[in-house]
Amino acid sequence: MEKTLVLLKPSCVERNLIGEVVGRIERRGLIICGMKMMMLDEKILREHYAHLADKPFFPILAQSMMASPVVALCLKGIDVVNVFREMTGVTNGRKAQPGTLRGDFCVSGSLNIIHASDSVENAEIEINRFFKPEEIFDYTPANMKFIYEVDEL
Ligand code: IDP
Ligand code: MG
Repeated sequence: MEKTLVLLKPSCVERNLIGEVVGRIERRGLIICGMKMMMLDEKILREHYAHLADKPFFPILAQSMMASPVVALCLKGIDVVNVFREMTGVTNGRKAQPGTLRGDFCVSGSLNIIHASDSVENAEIEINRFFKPEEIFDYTPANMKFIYEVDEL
């Protein structure tokens, strides 16, 4: 089943929103198969945000991502990369639809509380960046038969 990488950014952790976000992930029916708190450093952020390294805002972004620990999550589900990107909302919190995590919990274009992988290919790279293989747990939740119909699996 597909997996995606989620980071609860310092703007989530510091604003005491971990439970709100994790609660919504659980209530939606997405499977949490990896979860840990970690402090990011410049090296991992240069890799993770390589597509933004030339942007003028990169130093501020990197600092904001090192302001406190983050919570890294690996989620599992059918089409979970897209499902969770839709739950996250667009990058700028001021433009994110109400009902999305960004649209409900932030109003910044930078301090937008969550990172979510944007493709299946990037999800695989990002899961390997933030988790060791033994930190990912491929269990099947007991309520699985009430989350997906048999013909979806
Ligand atoms: P995404 O997080 O919605 O995938 P990306 O374009 O990959 O958006 O950018 C990564 C992160 O960089 C954003 O979540 C946001 O924190 C920050 N960022 C993106 N664009 C801007 C900007 O124009 N100004 C300030 N920060 C930005
Ligand atoms: Mg992105």
